[in-house]
Amino acid sequence: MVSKLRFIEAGAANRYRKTFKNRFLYNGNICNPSTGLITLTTIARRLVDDTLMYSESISAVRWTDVVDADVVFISLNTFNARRGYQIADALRAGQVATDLAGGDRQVAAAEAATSVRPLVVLGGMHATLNYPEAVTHADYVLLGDGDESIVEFIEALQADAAASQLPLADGGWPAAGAPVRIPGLAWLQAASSDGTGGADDAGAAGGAGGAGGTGGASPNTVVYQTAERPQPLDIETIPDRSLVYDYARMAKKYDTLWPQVHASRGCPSNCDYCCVIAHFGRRQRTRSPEVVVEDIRQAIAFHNRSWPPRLSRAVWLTDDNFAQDREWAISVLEAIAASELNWPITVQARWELGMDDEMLTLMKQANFFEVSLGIEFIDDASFQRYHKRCTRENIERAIANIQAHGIGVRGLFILGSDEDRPGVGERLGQFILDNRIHGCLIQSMFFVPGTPVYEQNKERLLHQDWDLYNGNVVHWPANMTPAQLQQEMIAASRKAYSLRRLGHSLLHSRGIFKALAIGETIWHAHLRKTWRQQLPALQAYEIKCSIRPQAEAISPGY
Ligand code: B12
Ligand code: SF4
Repeated sequence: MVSKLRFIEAGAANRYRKTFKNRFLYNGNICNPSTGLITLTTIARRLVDDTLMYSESISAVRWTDVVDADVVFISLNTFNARRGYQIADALRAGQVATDLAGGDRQVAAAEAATSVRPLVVLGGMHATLNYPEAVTHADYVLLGDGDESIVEFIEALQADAAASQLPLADGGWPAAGAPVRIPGLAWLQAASSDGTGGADDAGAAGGAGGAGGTGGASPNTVVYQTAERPQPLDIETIPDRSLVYDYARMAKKYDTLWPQVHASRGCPSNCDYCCVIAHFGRRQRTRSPEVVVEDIRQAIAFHNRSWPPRLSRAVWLTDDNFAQDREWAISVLEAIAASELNWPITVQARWELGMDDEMLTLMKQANFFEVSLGIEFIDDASFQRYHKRCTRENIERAIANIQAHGIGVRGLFILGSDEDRPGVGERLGQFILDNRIHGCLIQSMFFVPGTPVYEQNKERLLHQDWDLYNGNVVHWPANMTPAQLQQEMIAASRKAYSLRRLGHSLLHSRGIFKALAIGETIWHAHLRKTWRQQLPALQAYEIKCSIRPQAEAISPGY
C-alpha cells in the first residue's frame, strides 16, 4: 500500500536558512523551487492523496513528516547533488537529515520513528546523466523526464504486493532484488556469486564504476539499467504550486521569487558543453499556447500580493531556446499578447531570434521586456571550438536589433574556454558595456557528466565537489591557472556591475531595469565575495599540481 509520498528538492550550498539577514535579502541569490519537481508532485498527487513537496531553496524540511513516507523522491542538479546524496543516505540509514547549527553540512543521526524506512528514489539532470554515481545513494534512479515514468513507477509499487514490503531500516530488501521493473530505471544490486548480478530482465550497465559518469558501484555490486524510455511528448501538466511546503507564503513575501513557467523542453542545437540537450534531447517538445498562458496566469496569481505592491513584476519563461520552432513560438506570443496578462516577461533564446523582426515586434506586443541570450563567448575561435553555431558579429547585430525593438538584452557568458587568455575578464566587461547589456550571468566553464566536453576534459577537473559546480572555476584552463581564471571572472563582474554603471542605470533606464540594476549589483557583489573566498583553495591546487593535474589530483567526495 503506497499512501504517503514526499518530494524533496535538495538545497545547494547556499540553501535557504532562517537568518536575520534573510528576512530582508532572501539568500543573496535567486533560488526558485524546481518547476520540474512541482510538476511531478502534481502528477503524483493524482494517484496518492497524501503528497507534498519540500524545496530547500525556500524552507527547511520537516523531517518527522518525511521519515514515515512510503517513497521519497529527491531531485538533483549537479550544484545540489551533494546535499541530495546526504539526504538520501540518511533516509536509507533510517536517520533524519538535518542542518546542524551554523550551517554545517553534516547529517545529525537521529533514530527514525518507524522500523521501515522510505523507498528513496533519485531523479533529475545530475542523477540521470550520472546514474552510476547516483545509484549508490538510492534504491532507484528514475532516468530522464519523470512525467510518465513516475506514474508507472507508483502504479507498479501499488500493483506489486511484494512491493508493500518496503526496504528495511538496515538498508536491506525484504525480498531478493528490487521489485519494480519499468523502462528508464537504474539501481544497484549485489553481484551474484558468478559476479554478474541477479537481475534477469535488465541490462547490467557495469560494476566497479559503472557506465559513463563518475563514481559508481564497488567490485561486488552491479549497476542495472532497464531499457531506455522515450521522452514524454505530453508535457502539459500545470504545476500546482500550493503542493510545495511554505511556498505560498515565501512567494508573496520575497520579490526575488519570480513566477517561472516552462513552455518547451529540449533544443536541436549541439553545443559541446550543453547538459540540457544531453538530458532533454535535441527535439524541442512544446506545450500548447493555451496551457502556457494558463500556467503564467496561475504563476502570477500565486506570487502576486495586494500590499505592499511588488517591486519586481516579471515572469520567467525558462525554455532554453524559445524561438527555435518559429511557428509555435509565434502562436505562444500571440496567445500571450491576447491574454491581457500584464506582467513583463523574460525568456532565453539564441541569437537568431535577434534577426527576426516579426517575432521581436510580437514579443514587444506580448510585453517581453528582456531576452536572455546564450552568448557564452566573445571570440569566434571559442564558438568554433565548442560547436556553437555563431560569430561575434552575429551576436552584436542581434543584440542591437533586439534593443532597437525596445527589448533589453541579458547576456549569459562562460569564461574559461581553451581560447581564453589573461585579460579576458576585462575584455568581457568591456563587451558588456559596449553592447549595453543590462544584466549578465557569468560562469566558469564546468564540465558536467554526460556532455562531450566532460568526456574530453574530465582529467582537467580539479575536484568533484559538486557544491562548487555553480559558476566557480573547477577545471584547469589551457592558458591560465585556475586562480587566474577566477580573478578574470571577478574582473568581468566588477566592470559590468560598477557603482558608476548603477548610477547611470538609475538615472537613465526604465522602471524595471532600475530595480534589476539595484538587485543585480547586490547579487554580483555577493558572487564576487564567494569567488574571492575560493581563491586560496584554487591556489592550493596550483601548488599541488605544479604540472597540469593528473587523475590522482581528483578526489571524488562520495
Ligand atoms: C529555471 C532555472 C533556474 C532557476 C530555478 C532552478 C530550479 N530549481 O529548477 C534558478 C534561477 C533558481 C536557477 C539557478 C541556478 N541554475 Co538553473 N536553470 C534553470 C533552467 C533554465 C530551467 C529549469 C527547468 O524548469 N527545467 C524544466 C523542468 C521541466 O525540468 P527539470 O526541473 O529538470 O525536471 C524534469 C526532469 O529533470 C525530471 N526530474 C527532475 N527532478 C526529478 C526527481 C525525480 C525523483 C524524478 C523521477 C525526475 C526528476 O522530471 C522533471 C519533469 O519532467 C535550467 C535549464 C533546464 N532546461 O533545465 C537551468 C539549470 C538547471 N541551471 C543550472 C545552473 C548551473 C544554475 C546555477 C548554478 C547558476 C548560477 N551560476 O548561479 C544556479 C544554482 C541555483 C542554486 N540553488 O544554487 C544548470 C544546471 C547544470 C547541472 N548539470 O546541474 C542548468 C541545466 C542550466 C544549464 N544550461 O546548464 N536555475
Ligand atoms: S543553444 Fe543553448 S540549449 Fe541549445 S545546445 Fe546550445 S547551449 Fe544548449
